[in-house]
Amino acid sequence: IPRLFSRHCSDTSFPPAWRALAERELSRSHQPVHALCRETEGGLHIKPVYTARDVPSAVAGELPGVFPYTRGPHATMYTLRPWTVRQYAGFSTVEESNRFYRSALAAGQTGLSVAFDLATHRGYDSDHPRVAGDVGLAGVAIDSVEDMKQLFAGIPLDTASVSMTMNGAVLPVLAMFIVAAAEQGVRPEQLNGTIQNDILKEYMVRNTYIYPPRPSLRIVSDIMGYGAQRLPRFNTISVSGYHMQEAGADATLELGFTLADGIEYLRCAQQAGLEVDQVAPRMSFFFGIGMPFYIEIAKLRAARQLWAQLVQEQFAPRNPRSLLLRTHCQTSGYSLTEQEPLNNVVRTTVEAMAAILGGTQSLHTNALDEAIALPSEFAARVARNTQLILQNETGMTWVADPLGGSYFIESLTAQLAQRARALIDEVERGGGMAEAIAQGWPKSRIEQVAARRQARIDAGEEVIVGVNKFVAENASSRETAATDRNASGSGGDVDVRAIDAEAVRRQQCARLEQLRAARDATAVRRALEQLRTAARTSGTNLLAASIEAARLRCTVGEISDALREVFGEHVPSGSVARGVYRAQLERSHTDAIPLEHILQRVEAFAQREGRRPRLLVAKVGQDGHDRGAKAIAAGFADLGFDVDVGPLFQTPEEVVRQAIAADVHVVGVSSQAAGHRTLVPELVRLLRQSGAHGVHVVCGGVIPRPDYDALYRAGVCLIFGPGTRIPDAVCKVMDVLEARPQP
Ligand code: DCA
Repeated sequence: IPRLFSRHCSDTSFPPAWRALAERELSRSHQPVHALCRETEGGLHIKPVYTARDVPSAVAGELPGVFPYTRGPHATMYTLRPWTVRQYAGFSTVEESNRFYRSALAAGQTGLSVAFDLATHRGYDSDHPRVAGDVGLAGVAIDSVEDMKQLFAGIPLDTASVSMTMNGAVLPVLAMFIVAAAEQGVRPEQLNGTIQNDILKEYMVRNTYIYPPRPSLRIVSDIMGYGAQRLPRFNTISVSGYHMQEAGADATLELGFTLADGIEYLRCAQQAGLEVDQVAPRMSFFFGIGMPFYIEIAKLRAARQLWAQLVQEQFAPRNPRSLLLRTHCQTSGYSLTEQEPLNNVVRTTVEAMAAILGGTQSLHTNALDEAIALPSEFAARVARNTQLILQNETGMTWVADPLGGSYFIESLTAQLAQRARALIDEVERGGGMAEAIAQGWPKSRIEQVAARRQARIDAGEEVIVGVNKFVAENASSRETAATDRNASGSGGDVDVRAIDAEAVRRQQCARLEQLRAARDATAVRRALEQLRTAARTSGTNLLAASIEAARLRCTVGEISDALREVFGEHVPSGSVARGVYRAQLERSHTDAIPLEHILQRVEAFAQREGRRPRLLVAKVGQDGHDRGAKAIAAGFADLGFDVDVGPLFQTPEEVVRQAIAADVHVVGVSSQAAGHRTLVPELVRLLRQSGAHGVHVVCGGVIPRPDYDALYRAGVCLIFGPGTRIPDAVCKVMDVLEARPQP
């Protein structure tokens, strides 16, 4: 990933004896020693050799379990207790997910991590018309405490450690978890686990918010407040950088923005009257681990060091536990490829090793088929076994912080800490992370890095094996057209998990009907009214009020709607990083992309038609993953298209209205969460019904090969799988546009 660079290596950077030897070795290729120095995309400088002189002097005395905890939050680390094997999973119905959890625990998994479907994330019941294409797909559908009880049937909640990724509908979901446990006979005080409850990064990158920032931050501090009183073993927040990395952030941005988010939450808790020692010991973190092996190890070490220093400086806690950064890690979904999916096992293993050498407390390893579809049973097993092998066969648990004292790792840790600290200082000078997010600059900085990286990958400067280099001979073209539908990519060789979304939705709707018929309607109305009153006034804890509503069988949608009535909904502003993609392509001077030719082609179209080709990039359903959509928008705009970016969470009707109003030539639907199966055919049908016969529909994202035929039959004209180069996609779209009858 790093590229060659020389400016930051001076003559004094190397010991003279080594330098002399290196110069001799380099003499044949006539290169200076500086040519071996690198600067990463994120601005980290890396030399070809390190010595004791590169290591900050303070490092010598550092110990695991001792301030500033660079070497680990515990003295003994994995020698006493290995990291938790915690696979993020959930799909379809609660019965299916429950069966999956129990078999995973029996097969060696040590913690649970629940993936909820997008309808639940956004606070809609399964029978809401807006979520017709989302129920049970990217996670499990939960509508009420009855579902939650079934999800954990046979899993004792006083011992199982359960993490729940929930941010938007965090109140009803956590409330239902607490009530389900109570009905199992488990008191809140006995619960151990984690709720993500990190809303700030939702506004920045992940997009499963519901309410505007101010009331959302109140929800966060109400949960921390309730936790301080009643949930002593439960981590009430998991401050997450993972999604920033997935959206394109480099290590410095991920580290800096995540810790700045953490500081903002501590400040919120303080403003709500909580002491730092009441909340900080139960804050946890979550980082993404990608392919730059050493950088990811150093990132975790730097994170612990910086967090301890920042909390010490800003909050002066009395309890040393408040200074500990404890983290979960997940290997990078973005690093996985549709092409040659077995390569993904190797990628995930390397990433898992970086997380372990960095000292993570808990780990998820991705399944090999995740760039293609939801993980199959087989792929989930391989992913879990990857960790079990590392934990049981390699000796990686024998020593606390085995890389402590490595000249290079220590120097890199210091460099990352310094750069992230500068970023955090910048955030703090501007008034903190909530203010920075309101201004939008962290998001746009991440988007710019993502657009630059996309250009480097498209130009072949950053190598991805099997995608832009060493491509398998039998691999089909990455993008296929309706006329070329028999081409089967190597991704097609993997069995994928298919979910009958219609059946899941029918089951959930029937359950909701039953629930509503059986419950005390007056008590439900009263509980929802009390929730609204609590939302209007400060001082009443919203989680406590939600627990009462959940106990009385109010649903996720009803609790969320009650709060929507008071708080309103967050309306995001769309942005596209224009200019960055093309500038990076031009800098790459690559022959692999006929940039001039493409620009001329688009220009010729504009001359002929009297206007540029116009593309609406649309997201349908509750899928908020928008890195792909943003990359396409930035790339197409830079290659000459007029690009409109539709809002997130659209229904097919809303997309069609926007497409017609903007008179676009093409609607490009980006799908990462399987909603395409129902929503895209509906979109094409509505377009045709509205008489917009000339508007072409193309799709991209995580679309399993078996879905291609149905989409083509429905009228989609092009499908772009993961790894498609944007210039190739532009050319394919131009082929379609140029084949139309001339005006
Ligand atoms: N020496 C002493 N105590 C240890 C040691 C050790 N070497 N290793 C672990 N422990 C203790 C911990 O202190 C903890 O006890 P405590 O809760 O009383 O402090 C217990 O063993 C469990 O270990 P921990 O490292 O906290 O691991 P987890 O329970 O798996 O928690 C954490 C990890 C990151 C804190 C949590 O927030 C989490 O699981 N997050 C997951 C988030 C997630 O799944 N997100 C999905 C995307």
